[in-house]
Amino acid sequence: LVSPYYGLFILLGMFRVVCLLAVFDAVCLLDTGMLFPRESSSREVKELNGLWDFRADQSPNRNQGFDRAWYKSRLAETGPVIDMPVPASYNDITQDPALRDFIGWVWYEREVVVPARWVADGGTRVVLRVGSAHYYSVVWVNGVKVTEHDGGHLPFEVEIGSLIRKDPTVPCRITIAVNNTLTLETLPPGTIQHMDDRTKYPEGFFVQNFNFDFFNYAGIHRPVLLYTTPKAYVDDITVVTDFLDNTGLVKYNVSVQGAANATLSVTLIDKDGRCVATSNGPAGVLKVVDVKLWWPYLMHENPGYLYSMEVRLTAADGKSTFEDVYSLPVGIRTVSVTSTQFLINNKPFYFHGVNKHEDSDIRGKGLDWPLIVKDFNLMKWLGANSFRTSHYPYAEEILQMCDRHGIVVIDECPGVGIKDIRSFGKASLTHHLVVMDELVRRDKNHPSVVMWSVANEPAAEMPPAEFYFKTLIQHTKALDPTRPVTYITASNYARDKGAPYVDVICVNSYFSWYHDPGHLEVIPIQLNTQFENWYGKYQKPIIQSEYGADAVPGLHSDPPVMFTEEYQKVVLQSYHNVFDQKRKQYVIGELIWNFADFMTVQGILRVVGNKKGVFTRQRQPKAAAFILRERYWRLANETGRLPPWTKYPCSL
Ligand code: GCB
Repeated sequence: LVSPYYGLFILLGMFRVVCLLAVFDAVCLLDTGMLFPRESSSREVKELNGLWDFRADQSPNRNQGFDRAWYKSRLAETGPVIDMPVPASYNDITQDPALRDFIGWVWYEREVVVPARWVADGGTRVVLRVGSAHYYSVVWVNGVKVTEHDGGHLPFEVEIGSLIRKDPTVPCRITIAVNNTLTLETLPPGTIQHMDDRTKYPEGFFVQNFNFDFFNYAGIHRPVLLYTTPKAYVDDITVVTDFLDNTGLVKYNVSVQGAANATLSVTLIDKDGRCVATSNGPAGVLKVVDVKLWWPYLMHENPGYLYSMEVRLTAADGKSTFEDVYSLPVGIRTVSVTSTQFLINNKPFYFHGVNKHEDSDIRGKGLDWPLIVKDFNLMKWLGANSFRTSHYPYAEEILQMCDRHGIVVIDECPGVGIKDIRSFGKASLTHHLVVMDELVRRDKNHPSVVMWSVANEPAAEMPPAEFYFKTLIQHTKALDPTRPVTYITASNYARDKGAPYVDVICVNSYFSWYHDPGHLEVIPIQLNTQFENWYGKYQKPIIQSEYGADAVPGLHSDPPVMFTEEYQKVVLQSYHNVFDQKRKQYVIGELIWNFADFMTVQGILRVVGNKKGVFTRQRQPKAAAFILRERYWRLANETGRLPPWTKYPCSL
């Protein structure tokens, strides 16, 4: 039955989209899209993964590469090079501690054979794209600088067609210089400290300081590729989804580049290949009868349902006609927040999930498919329905997996370790706003992404934090009015300056670990007080966004002592008892710190990295993993709608 208000609803829906896009235009500082590179009948992709030539600039000021213009000729001609895999962090690839701990510029280079047709056809754009490089990158093609990018964890790209067409006989030489130095104004921030006391430190000694607890892996972390589009092309797509009864609504907006007048047709195709809705023009609403909604894993028997939205552009420039085709996966779902609940498709959703890191042996933060698939299998084994991308945006490939498997994501920007008052200044805020623009631009169409996190544990009690977070959160909401925005706090509830602006309170706490170490008996009281204080002051739903304890696998003790598997187990169980009382009220989720052990800087608090994983770094379960598994499947069975064969323990 179609509601009598249907027409009005559609009008309101269109109004919402128009508003959304108007606001988007007004606030976003970026003027082009960043669609994931996909092959189609009009687009080709050529991956440049594999071995690149590599050299770290070990000169005292790390500037020799620029002084001597290493980009002008083959890197092997200006000094020694080694093989470096891409994507991967470079830190753990060799036996050299100087490379593991290197700070400064490193140089990557590779020659590429570009298909002759790409070069010959002036109507083809050839785009060079870097999935992410940490932290600051400069890119040259055949010695000509083509782009630079500030920030790791997010993609950047540049059109290089005209350059490679200049002399089709020379091979296309791509040089990428990457600098991992963190300053007060980068995200995450850091400082360089020079030690000049020659009685203590060697000549030229300096260190990189920062306030975060993971190894500052660096290099080209995600795929580098070339892809083509026609000269007139689909530059960006924004979808916002909704539903009314059993009709799904996909409001879309397409932006075009390279043609003043283009014709656009849009088709929505279901999983069986059937066309379920069509539209024309750069903006519109697709109506899907008998919609199959996108549901989280363990909330529905058919989670992660995706349609495919095919956008077809035709344009002509007098001489030629261009056709571009781009297919975007679309999940139809809604997200909203009340003072006590998080709703997906108007049903209460409880986050029982994990915090992760992009981190593994040898690869560091390099994208690795076997690791990604293993981690998804482990999350599903645990019964986890969600994770937070602590403490930076993860690869788009991971978000695509989340979309398909129904794993819900809190998408975090790299605003981790903002502790120095100088990092609340104008330059830092301006950069942080741009990073949010880039993050929302990249991830806005992922149904799995249900909330933005603008920072982790900033010094939120410092006076400038109020203006900083108010601006940042309002900016993010203006970019994307459809998702709640938060940041992760560990500060005192009464002095936290940003909390009034967030939609959901996310709190990290480590009772009986960093506070009252060894005293498990404090957990029930302190956790209860924590929740009551935050809810009492703000009346917003709360996620326990981190909790946990280090456990060195194989260390045992009963009664439990810190660092044993037993201690980790009891910490978890003590937290869970309180969660079970509070989730009846306003606690809407629990995310363990951490899914797996991960590498950190060396220090007296870390034994070869952070050991708070419920899995080891090699992804083997500790005792705590089984505790979590029992719990998550029990929670899923209480709150979700599962087919009988997936019910724990029957699936074992
Ligand atoms: C935290 C941080 C996280 C650390 C964790 C710990 O509060 O957000 O990055 O790794 O505590 O284990 O200390």
